[in-house]
Amino acid sequence: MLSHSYGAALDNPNLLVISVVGDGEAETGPLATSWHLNKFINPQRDGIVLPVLLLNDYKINNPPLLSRIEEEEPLSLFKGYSYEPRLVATEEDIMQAHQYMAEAMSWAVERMLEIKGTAKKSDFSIRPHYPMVILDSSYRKALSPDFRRAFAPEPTS
Ligand SMILES: Cc1ncc(C[n+]2csc(CCOP(=O)(O)OP(=O)(O)O)c2C)c(N)n1
Repeated sequence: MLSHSYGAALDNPNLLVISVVGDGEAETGPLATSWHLNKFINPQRDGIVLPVLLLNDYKINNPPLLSRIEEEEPLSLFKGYSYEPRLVATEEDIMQAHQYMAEAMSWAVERMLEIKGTAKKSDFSIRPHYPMVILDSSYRKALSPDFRRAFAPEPTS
């Protein structure tokens, strides 16, 4: 999914591709390597991809890792992949979640326009860190330690 999105953006400077990636899909080898494609995007010649990573805590019948690690870990991971991630965590109030998501999408579009604007005016010498949104709908903050332990690997003695 993400590699197709980057493929669509290449040589298409006015295109914005919003690529929604599931936490299960994110664990597959091809997707896991595709995060690095942001390094091949030239903000003068290419369009921009906005990845939206959906942490819904489901992947067929297993819990996905990205939904299970501590909140700051996915943020550090995607910073390391040269993104500027913004986390939207949905609480029980779904209307509030819509509001946070709308704000995050507006922020991301503004950041992308800024990056495009700067690239037009200057030499393309600094590799930009493009925005991405991580939408956490897993309610994991409400999960008890016992519930988390139930999914932890069995200790080997
Ligand atoms: C390239 C590739 N590898 C593996 C699979 C097998 N597969 C089917 S669904 C799925 C996980 C889907 O989980 P997620 O993306 O979180 O979607 P959700 O179940 O939350 O809708 C995987 C790994 C696939 N379809 N394609």
